[in-house]
Amino acid sequence: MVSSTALIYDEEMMNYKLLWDDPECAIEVPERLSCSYKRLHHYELVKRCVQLPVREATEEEITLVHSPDYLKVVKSTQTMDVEELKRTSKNYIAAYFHQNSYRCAKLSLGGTLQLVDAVMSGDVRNGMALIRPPGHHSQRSQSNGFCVFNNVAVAAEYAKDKYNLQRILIVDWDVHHGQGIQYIFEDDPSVLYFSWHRYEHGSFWPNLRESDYDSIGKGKGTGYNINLPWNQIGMGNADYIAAFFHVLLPLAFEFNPELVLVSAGYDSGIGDPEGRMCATPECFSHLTHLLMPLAGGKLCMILEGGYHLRSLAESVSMTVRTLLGDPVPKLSGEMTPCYSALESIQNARHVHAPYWKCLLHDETRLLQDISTKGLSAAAPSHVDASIVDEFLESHMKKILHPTPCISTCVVAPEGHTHTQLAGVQVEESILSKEQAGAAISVFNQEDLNNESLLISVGKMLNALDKLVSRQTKNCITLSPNASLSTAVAIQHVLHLGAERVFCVIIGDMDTKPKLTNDGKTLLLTVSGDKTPERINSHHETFLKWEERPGEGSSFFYALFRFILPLAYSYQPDLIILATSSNRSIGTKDIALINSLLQGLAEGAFISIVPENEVETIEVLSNVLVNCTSAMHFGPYLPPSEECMQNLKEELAVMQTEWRMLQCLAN
Ligand code: X5A
Ligand code: ZN
Repeated sequence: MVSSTALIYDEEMMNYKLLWDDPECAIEVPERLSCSYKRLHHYELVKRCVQLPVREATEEEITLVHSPDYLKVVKSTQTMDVEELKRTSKNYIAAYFHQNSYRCAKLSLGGTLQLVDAVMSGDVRNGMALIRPPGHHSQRSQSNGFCVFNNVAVAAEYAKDKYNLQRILIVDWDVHHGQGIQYIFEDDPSVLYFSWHRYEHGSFWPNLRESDYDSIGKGKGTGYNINLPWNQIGMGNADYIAAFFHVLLPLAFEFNPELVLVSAGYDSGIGDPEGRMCATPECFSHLTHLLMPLAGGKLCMILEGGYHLRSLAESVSMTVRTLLGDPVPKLSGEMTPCYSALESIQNARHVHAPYWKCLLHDETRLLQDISTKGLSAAAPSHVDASIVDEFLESHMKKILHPTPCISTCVVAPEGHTHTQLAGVQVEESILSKEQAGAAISVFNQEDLNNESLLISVGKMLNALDKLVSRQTKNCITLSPNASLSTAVAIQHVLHLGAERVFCVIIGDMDTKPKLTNDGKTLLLTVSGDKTPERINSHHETFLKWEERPGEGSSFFYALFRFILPLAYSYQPDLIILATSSNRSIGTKDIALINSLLQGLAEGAFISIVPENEVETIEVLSNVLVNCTSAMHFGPYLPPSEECMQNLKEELAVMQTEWRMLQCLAN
């Protein structure tokens, strides 16, 4: 499996700028590209990417989306003088032309297509195109909002034609509504378009009625256009992640795309003068990471907006770092979405419920009287742009830590050969057998004579030391007794000073782990068996889940509705994922939960697997080493009534404490 990341960049796209006075367009400057590239260089990310040359898009490619007449107009701007350029620009909204606009727009689109080709051909896993002019506002016969050609829309048409794709997902996280993309694919069910955008009940640019949540597509494309309007400024990390969990991701996984294109605008980040939102750069790592399991990892990031140069550059860097598979920094801030965000989420879910099976499980209702600005509970306050440079300087130092030199520490029986992957280190040394014995004896006495277990636990204790001290990014233990190893592991990491340990047990375990009552552990058991008596605590929860016979899966529903919001609310500093042989979910599901949980605790993660489970071991080590594995999920198979009922009961109890679980405002 290829794991490389492409980067598309060419200085030539800096060779155009605004030639007259126009405050609206003045923010779209050439430095947006050079600052981003410099910052990537600073983080030593450029040399880790496969650099691809740009090329000019052909007329044939441009007219996949745009009219020949509009192409003629853009072409004609090459030879215009400033007055003519200005006059032509005024024919459009928030647009400007320069003599080099046509050349740069061809490179911008051509660069995007180069990225799509590299990803689709399998030369690289994923990638990012640093380009300008941006594209998502541009329409069939119109320039709009600094955009000339609609790079992402043409890329989708191009990919459909050239690679015969049936399903493409476009995620538009730019702070503006990509109305151009919406218009182009409105009636097309092969392109699922998601956009969140500053809206403020229509008072924010481009002030369109059709940017609201109730524009869901037309004709055959009904249900394939998802708008999530933000009615307040100041939306932050928790709001964005909640939007992904409760709106985008369940629909995206049910859609099951073959390619994901991101209209990656960073004007939705902190400090941006246009967006006035609060998301910090590492939020874009999380958004990226959450998209990586889709389409077997075929993920193309295409730059759109982003006007605070430092914020843009940091957020671009976090995106590329994550594409490369580096640990995802912990998400900062309070993990509680604001009231206004929940209103928008609730309404988007409601209008889409008739078209998506996974939304039908929950009761959804429309919030008719959506709160207007002054009335609602306050959204997190906006951070002033002038202090953002300073803030980011110290913030990035705080959240970024050196990547451990060992990727994955493996604890395996002698002679084990399943995990010979780059970056893997097999644990050789055993903490003394006395210490291993002491750790085991907390749980039982019989196993003290089990030589292979003593060795395995001894090695695991050593590996856990490395994990807690971040000498290794993560760890996999192949155990002769997964149940006992899990109980010992929990005990040991608490002893080593872990503050919040998220323990996920898949299947049934004989040995009960000893949990503390001080909030330092949160235990989730996923099993097909009957629900045990609920212990009145927000730190222990049980999910009944069963894979149903047939091609397809439903586990992602449980992940986005319950497991991940729980985990993001808890903000663990370490994760233990234990798999028993007696379990009710498939290997693919285990791989998925494993890779999505990598987004937490900076990837500090230990996976404990029965030593004879060759397939699980292979899949899990692949996920741990390469960050995600290429997975294909097949169609959505709804879970049983009984599982849904159980999930609802757990939700009712847990969501009072763990706020990311909430997806209704009222
Ligand atoms: C690509 C992009 C914004 C245009 C704003 C005009 N365009 N007020 O972010
Ligand atoms: Zn924008």
